[in-house]
Amino acid sequence: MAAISRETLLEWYRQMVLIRQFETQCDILYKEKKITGVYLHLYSGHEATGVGAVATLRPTDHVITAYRDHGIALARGMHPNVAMAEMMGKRTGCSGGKGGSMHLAQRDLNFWGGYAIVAGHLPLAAGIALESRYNGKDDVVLCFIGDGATNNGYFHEALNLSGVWDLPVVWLIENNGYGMGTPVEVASAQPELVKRAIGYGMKEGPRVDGQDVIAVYEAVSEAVDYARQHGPVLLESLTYRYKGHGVSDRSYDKMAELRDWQQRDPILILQRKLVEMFPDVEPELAQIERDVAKVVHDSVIFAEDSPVPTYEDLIRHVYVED
Ligand SMILES: Cc1ncc(C[n+]2csc(CCOP(=O)(O)OP(=O)(O)O)c2C)c(N)n1
Ligand SMILES: [Mg+2]
Repeated sequence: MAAISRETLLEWYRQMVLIRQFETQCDILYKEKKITGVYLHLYSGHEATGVGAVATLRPTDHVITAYRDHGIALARGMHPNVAMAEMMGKRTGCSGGKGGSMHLAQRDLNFWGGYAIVAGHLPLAAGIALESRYNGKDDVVLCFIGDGATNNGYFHEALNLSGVWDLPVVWLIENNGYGMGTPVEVASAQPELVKRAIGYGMKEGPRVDGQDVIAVYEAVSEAVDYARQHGPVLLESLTYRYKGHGVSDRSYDKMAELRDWQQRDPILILQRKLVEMFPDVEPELAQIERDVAKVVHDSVIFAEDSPVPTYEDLIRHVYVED
């Protein structure tokens, strides 16, 4: 694979720092009750998976995920103001304030959400891919899947159908070791989740180091190329979530484990690589962090200053309008 340019690596760094700072800010806003809802699922720790995977796509390709969706939305190019306004249930949010944290979506980015029902989005991914194949397009669907979602019936239905019809889907398992508080080995008879590809007659991709954005990019690039030309691929990114399942959950007494994973923090890994490759880069990295802090700060101001949905807004989209 051709060497990735300094400019691209810095852009990935910016996106990862943006996701981390955005999520840290959301955690604060949730505790202040400015973001409400029973859950808030943060992407902190997963940044390299979302950024590396989404970077492989063309604008015409599609992205879909579950409820841990903020980071993926930002990686796909959603404006932080629009994302933050949605978090706070404001009218200027991407879903008009009616979706909230678990339902970020933006049609012009081909970013289809944001779903709360575990694995419920997998049949939708297959459907979007069917439209692409059926209409002779070569657009690919990138579908993020939690490890816990691989034990839901939708996983079987969607992957089987994609195998039977050679649909252009990259099924990317974000294996963060847990479904809520249950470890993968306790929930899955075959904990090497990527091996399930065999059962659906599809290409088995690698188990990639999900903390290394370059490794994710390279593995998903290959999978996207294959899906575009031939059909579905299943691959797995090994990562870790820094917070509980939702921010209000206990941390399941995994502090030692958390510290181990933080030694391999995705932002730190890229930072070290950048400094090694380009010894003069440090001031640029510091500037990126300052710029991102302002962007996140501005997104909060934008969201706070935005109006809440009106009654008319609330009932719009319930029925089809002529
Ligand atoms: C069909 C369904 N069953 C159960 C739940 C409750 N639930 C929400 S998240 C979750 C765990 C999913 O874990 P995983 O797929 O590994 O994603 P992660 O939270 O680790 O990103 C469960 C069981 C749900 N939302 N939908
Ligand atoms: Mg999980």
